Amino acid sequence: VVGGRQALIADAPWVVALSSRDRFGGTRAGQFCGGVVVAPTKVLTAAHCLGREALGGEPWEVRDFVVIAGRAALRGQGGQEVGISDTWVNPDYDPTTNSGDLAVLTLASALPQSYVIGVARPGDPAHTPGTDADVYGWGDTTGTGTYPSTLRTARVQVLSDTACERAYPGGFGVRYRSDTMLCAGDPQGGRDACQGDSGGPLVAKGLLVGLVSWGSGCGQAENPGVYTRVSSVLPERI
Ligand code: 4AZ
Repeated sequence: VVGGRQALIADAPWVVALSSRDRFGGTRAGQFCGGVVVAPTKVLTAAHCLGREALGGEPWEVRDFVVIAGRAALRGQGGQEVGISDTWVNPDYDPTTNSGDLAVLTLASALPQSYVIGVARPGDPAHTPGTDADVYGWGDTTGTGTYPSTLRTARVQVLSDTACERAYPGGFGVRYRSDTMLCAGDPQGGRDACQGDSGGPLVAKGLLVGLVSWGSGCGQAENPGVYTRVSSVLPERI
């Protein structure tokens, strides 16, 4: 998260880190993506977090991964470290367009119900352009590869589909698709999701509206962050 501030886990108990301790220990404690708790044993993340490229092109298995919940400090005490018993990748996810970038992790043991966040339904006013939204993660804080050891958050605004289509018209870059994506940013620039935040939540009016998915750079006013539109991509029952 660029342009943000430190977050307290008590204010955002639904944010989790996806970690692969064997692959990279060190200060990031293996953290490579974010996630969000939508039921005691269900975590949403980005489908691209489970792609081969997510871990430097090396093959991996879910048993290599751990979900770190209930704490802001990656290498701190407290909270839970939970294994993953199953993964579901949205069959409509298209890695070439980033459309439908959502996966569901089933946890090997249940997290407290108090960690669960509600998901915005299609048409919920939380999607209205101009609504304040908060993005959370342990991703890059500068756009130049500086990773924090504790959770950060930044306040952005949900943007209109026409603004996002203008920012990402396709052609040279990737195209914004209003059916499966939502975009949010800082009209002044500076506040945004960044590398390593993928899969983490965008929350508006207390509800989950997006998962960090992609964008051009980090924190540039003309290039907003693009999120998976959870209300239209998540199946009714998971
Ligand atoms: C990434 O590389 C990434 N500014 C995620 C989000 C954004 C840019 C890049 C949005 O995972």
